[in-house]
Formats: sequence, C-alpha cells, structure tokens
Amino acid sequence: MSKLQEVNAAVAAGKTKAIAGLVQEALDGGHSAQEILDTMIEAMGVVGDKFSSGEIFVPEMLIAGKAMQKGVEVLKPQLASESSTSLGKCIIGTVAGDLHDIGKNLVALMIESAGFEMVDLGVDVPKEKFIETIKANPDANIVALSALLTTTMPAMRDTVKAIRDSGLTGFKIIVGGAPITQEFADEIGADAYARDAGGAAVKVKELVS
Ligand code: B1M
Repeated sequence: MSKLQEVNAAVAAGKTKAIAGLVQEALDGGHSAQEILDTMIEAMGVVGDKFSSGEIFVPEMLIAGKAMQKGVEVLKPQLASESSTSLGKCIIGTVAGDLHDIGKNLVALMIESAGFEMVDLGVDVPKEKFIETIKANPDANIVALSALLTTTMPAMRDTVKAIRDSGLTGFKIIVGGAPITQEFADEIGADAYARDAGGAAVKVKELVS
C-alpha cells in the first residue's frame, strides 16, 4: 500500500492517533500537501457513501471527520503560505442548523493565506449573528457562508436575504459547500460561489480587486 493509500485508509477508518504520523511520513516521502489533502477528501467521500448506504453510522462519520481534522493540522503550514499583503477582513461561518466545519475550516485557511484577516464564527451560525458581526466589523469586505446539507440550503438563503435586508453594505458575499451550485448562489443573491477552498481564495481576491 502506498503512503497516500495508507493516509486514505486511516481517514476512512477514523484512525485519529495514527493519522498525524502517516501524513507527516507522506510529506517526508515527497508527496505534496495538495495530494495528501485530495486523498483525505476522497476518503471522506467514501465515508459519506457508506453512511448513505447504511453501512456505517454517525459515530463512524464523526470519527473519520476527527481523523481528517488531525491530518489537516499537519498540512496547515504547507497549505497556508504567509501573505504579506492585507486584502481586508473576512467573516466566515457555517449557516444555522449545520454542524459541518472541515470544509469551512479549509476555506478559512486558504482565504487567510490569500491575505485576509479572518473572523470565524464557527458552525450553526444564526443569521442574526452574521449581521451583528458585520456591524461590529465595519472594515469586513467579505462574508463567507458554508453549508453541507441540502436541508440547510434554506438557512443560507435566509442568511443572505437577512444580510441584504439589513441595509449593511461595503462587503461581498461568497457561498459554497457540497450541495451549493453557481445557480443556487445566483438565485439567492450571493456575489460569488466557489466549489472548493482554493477556488474560494481566488474568488475573494477577485471580489476585492
Ligand atoms: Co454529515 N453529511 N451529517 N457529518 N457528512 C454529509 C454532508 C453527507 C453528504 C453524507 C452522506 O449522506 N453521503 C450528508 C448530507 C446529505 C445531504 O444533505 N444531501 C450528511 C448528513 C445526512 C449528516 C447528518 C444529517 C447525519 C445524521 O445525523 N443523520 C448530520 C447533520 C448534522 C448537522 O449538521 N446538523 C451529519 C453529521 C456529520 C458529522 C458531525 C458526524 C460529521 C461532521 C464533522 C465536522 O464537520 N466537524 C459529518 C461528516 C464528516 C460528513 C461527510 C462524511 C464528510 C464532510 C467533510 O468534511 N468532507 C459528508 C460526506 C461528504 O462530504 N462526502 C457528510 C471533507 C471536506 C473537505 O469537504 O465539507 O465538502 P467539504 O468542503 C469542501 C467544499 O464543499 C467546499 O470547499 C471545501 C474544501 O475543498 N466548501 C466551500 C465548503 N464550504 C465552502 C464555502 C465556500 C466555498 C467552498 O465559500 C464560502
């Protein structure tokens, strides 16, 4: 089994103790951080499929998520290159009712390394909290919303609407997450959509340029 396959298998099996060492060994063996991240994301896809087919349950999904988070910790220095320029401030959070944060954390990391100061509100963030935080951070020029569940897409829509209705201006809204599409982003009035963390960093730079 190659080192990448070992990392993949360790995430899928939720090996939270072994994963950091395996990721480090993969890096030392010459694999890029992106390659290692890609195989971990692929493993999470398999975990999701197994959950859908009833082969595994929430605890197994949770432990795989924990393993992935520990693996990402090792990759952080490689993924996040220090940016010397300041492009502004980004408020990020996973919308109300949604507890998924692995993707959101990757997006935050990439946006931060693109040169933004981050205000991370975490998961299950009510629309009121986004508005309160925008008011408290008048220098914020990006608001980033993540959703991983089809059932929380309406919360994303409500959040964008509430932010627009608040009359607050001076920032752009970017949305993303597995069930989100460009079409949905357009429909709910977001300024931008990105499919993945790297794409989000590119988009926010475009939005403020
Ligand atoms: Co959940 N879960 N989960 N889960 N979970 C999914 C999302 C699911 C697809 C699994 C499946 O059934 N195949 C499914 C959703 C189905 C649907 O809505 N269509 C699902 C379900 C059903 C649920 C529960 C309802 C299960 C239950 O309780 N019965 C429950 C809901 C809880 C809640 O949120 N209220 C639940 C719970 C959980 C755990 C807590 C156990 C755990 C989350 C742990 C955590 O996040 N700390 C978990 C996990 C781990 C998953 C899977 C397996 C993996 C998610 C992940 O981290 N992927 C997931 C299946 C899957 O994704 N294939 C699944 C890796 C991550 C890097 O990718 O998050 O997609 P992702 O982020 C990407 C892009 O989406 C994008 O960039 C990221 C990096 O490239 N992106 C953005 C994300 N946000 C962005 C924002 C942007 C731009 C891009 O701009 C702002």
